[in-house]
Amino acid sequence: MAEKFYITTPIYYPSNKLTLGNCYTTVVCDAIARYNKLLGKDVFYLTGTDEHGQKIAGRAKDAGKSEMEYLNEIIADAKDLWKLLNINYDRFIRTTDEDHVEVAQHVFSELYNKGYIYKSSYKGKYCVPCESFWTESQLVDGKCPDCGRAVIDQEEEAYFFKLSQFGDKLLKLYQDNPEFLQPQSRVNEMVNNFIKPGLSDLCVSRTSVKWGIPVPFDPKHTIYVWIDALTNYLTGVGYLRDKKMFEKYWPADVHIIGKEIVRFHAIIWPAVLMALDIPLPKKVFGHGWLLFGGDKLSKSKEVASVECVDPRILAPRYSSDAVRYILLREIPFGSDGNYSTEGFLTRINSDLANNYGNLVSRTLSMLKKYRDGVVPSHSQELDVLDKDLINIVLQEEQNVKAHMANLDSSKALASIFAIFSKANKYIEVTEPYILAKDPAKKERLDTVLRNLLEAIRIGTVHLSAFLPDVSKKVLDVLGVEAKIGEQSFYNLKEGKVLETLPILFPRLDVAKELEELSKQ
Ligand code: ME8
Repeated sequence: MAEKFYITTPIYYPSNKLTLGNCYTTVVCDAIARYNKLLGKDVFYLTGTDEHGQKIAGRAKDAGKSEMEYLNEIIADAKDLWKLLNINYDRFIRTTDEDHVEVAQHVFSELYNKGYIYKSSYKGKYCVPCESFWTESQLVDGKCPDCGRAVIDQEEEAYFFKLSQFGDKLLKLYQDNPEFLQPQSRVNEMVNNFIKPGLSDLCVSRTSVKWGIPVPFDPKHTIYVWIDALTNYLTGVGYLRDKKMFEKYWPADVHIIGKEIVRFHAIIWPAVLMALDIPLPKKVFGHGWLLFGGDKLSKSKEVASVECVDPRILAPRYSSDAVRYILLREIPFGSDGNYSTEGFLTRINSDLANNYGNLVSRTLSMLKKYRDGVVPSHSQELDVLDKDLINIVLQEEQNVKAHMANLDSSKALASIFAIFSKANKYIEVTEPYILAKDPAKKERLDTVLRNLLEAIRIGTVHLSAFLPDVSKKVLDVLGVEAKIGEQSFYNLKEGKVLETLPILFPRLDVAKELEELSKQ
């Protein structure tokens, strides 16, 4: 039976249309999910939306709509966006889904029945947009430490989860499982900022928030939005409703999230699961932010007008692969990375048009011109240039696998593109256009063309997890299935006739594009 792989994105707040920042995590998870499929695993990829809370209710009211009317419009846009970006999720979960409401209520009742939840009253500083209570000492200059906005005093009857009992267990978890929370710097943050100073019990219900899931045994309370949200990861794979499915996919192999919500995933979530005796996810990965001129993109922030950050404009204009590429490549995984439209357009030219696109067109047109498109045989005697190419291709292929085992799509893509760069250089040093003029070099030309096709094949099979559209075109021409199997350099079917392809990525006039985008 195939090994399973369960991966999740955060479920996003549909408080506004999703941003390029949300696309970042979703595209990264999609590439990791697709890559694991290429490796033959049985993958489940969950994404969705986090639909309860005061902020959403407020947004719906401002728009003169019911909550569901308001949400349905944003969710339709989100699903269109995922289609546009070729996101191959297995389920789009909404926290308003019936099965999820059941799970959130069940979890709350179980925690209460097991003595982990008690009733008391809460008084604190509350950040309305973040839906977070903070202690005085956590505030930064009197403001919310997450978003920097003003907080208000709030007191209400509430249920509390005994988070304070879990400090030692969490420390032990991080110590015994260095894989659990990554990158390692996030562990230090959790330990120093939250666990060592002492965890407080967590307020897990609200009477002031009406738009939420009612506490089943005390319905004037709604379940705190983070308890509601985190449990989506259980609902998504059939908890309570499909035992077989749940047993197959749970625990999650990885929750991929932005660094600002590591606290919820690496402290609250494992504590809740420990209290419920449910196995913990294998890994939580807190990635960095896509920055825009040094600032985090967010749904509530407008971006300087000369820049275009709307994937709904960029993808139709430059291809969804190009948008996926910039997100997957430009940001070192785990760190922050700057996005600029100019950087995006320049990358399209240098990597997609000049490197990959050019390699594929040159090779296929030489094959057509010199061999009528027929895949040639290769000589058994390889020269030093051939061996060098083959070594690099096979070595980089191993590097791609290793980087993807570390979830690092940026380094994996760098290795894939190193294959294509090497193949381009191989054309320059072997000079097939000169070989073609000399009938005595027929066999040598065959070998060169064949080696180029094999390098393209190997690179493109891996690329298909990242840039599925263009890879499919190329693999279809080569007649190859996207599958990562045993290593072998010579794998194409000899004698097969290959068609040429239209230009894969046209070269862009960056200045002209920037000007046109600024008018959008
Ligand atoms: O936090 N760079 O939802 P949210 C990188 N509902 N990633 C970014 C980003 C940026 N500039 N902007 C957003 C929530 N993201 C909760 C989650 S999970 C049980 C509940 C991504 O809509 C990143 O993954 O604010 C971040 O953690 C997430 O979007 C925040 O989405």
